[in-house]
Amino acid sequence: MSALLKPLSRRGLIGFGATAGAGLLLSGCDGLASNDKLSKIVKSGEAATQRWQRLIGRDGLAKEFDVSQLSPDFKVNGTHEPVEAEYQAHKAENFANWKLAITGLVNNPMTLSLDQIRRMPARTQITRHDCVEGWSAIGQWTGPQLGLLLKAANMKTNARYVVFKCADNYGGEASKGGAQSTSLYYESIDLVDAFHPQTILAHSMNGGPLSVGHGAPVRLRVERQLGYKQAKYVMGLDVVSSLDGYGSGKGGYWEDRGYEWYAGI
Ligand SMILES: Nc1nc2c(c(=O)[nH]1)N[C@H]1C(S)=C(S)[C@@H](COP(=O)(O)O)O[C@H]1N2
Ligand SMILES: [Mo]
Repeated sequence: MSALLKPLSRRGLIGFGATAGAGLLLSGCDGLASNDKLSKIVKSGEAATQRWQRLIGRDGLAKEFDVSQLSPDFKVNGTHEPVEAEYQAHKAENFANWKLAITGLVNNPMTLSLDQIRRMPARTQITRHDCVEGWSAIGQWTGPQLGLLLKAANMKTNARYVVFKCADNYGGEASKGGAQSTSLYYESIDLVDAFHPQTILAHSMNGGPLSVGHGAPVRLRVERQLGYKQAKYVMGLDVVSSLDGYGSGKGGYWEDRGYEWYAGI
């Protein structure tokens, strides 16, 4: 424990990331999640980190609910199960060899197994999911805060967005904007949302492992945004300075088909 915390307080997050790597972060030290420790980290003087801290303070929290308010039937929407061979192979092994890749504008690119993600300090939240199609459902989500992963990956100062690369080659529907071409589902958020305390990579829903329908092995929960931002089947995070490199450059599968990129609620 002290071996972990010393480099954090002495050199701040950059030193931690560069020297210790993800292994220590994932060793199950719950202390790292406490606000005390995190605020020490973000006060460490590193310019980008200070900017993130200001961003965290800017956004209010989405309303959280009580277990008694959980929806008995949370609809599965969009892709119900990716048909892609890569996903099917991981599913057949119960995601034992699946790894989340964190790439792009980071000093510590890394891959994390599902087990490592499950062992990270986690947040549990009961929130309402609002789909543009006109339905809502209340669910409980558990997983590490995205900010924790991004801090471990140690973003470069020109980072502006996090892109979520999904496993499913979603065909789309004509009812949502005309003829749809098939392409991989993806989404993106800016750093305000990425470091929002309720933005998590959920590995569990309603107290059990995330089902395939709801996005196994991990899905994004970005609670101040509409349903289509809640990327399921996340295979990788790409930290970028521009959204030009993905799809038609609008920042998401549905955004490329006319939806707003900023779907704040
Ligand atoms: N990878 C992926 N993520 C996705 C979708 C999808 O089809 N593929 N659909 C989106 C939409 S429109 C909604 S409303 C929610 C549905 O999540 P649910 O199936 O858990 O209800 O996931 C979002 N994330
Ligand atoms: Mo949706």
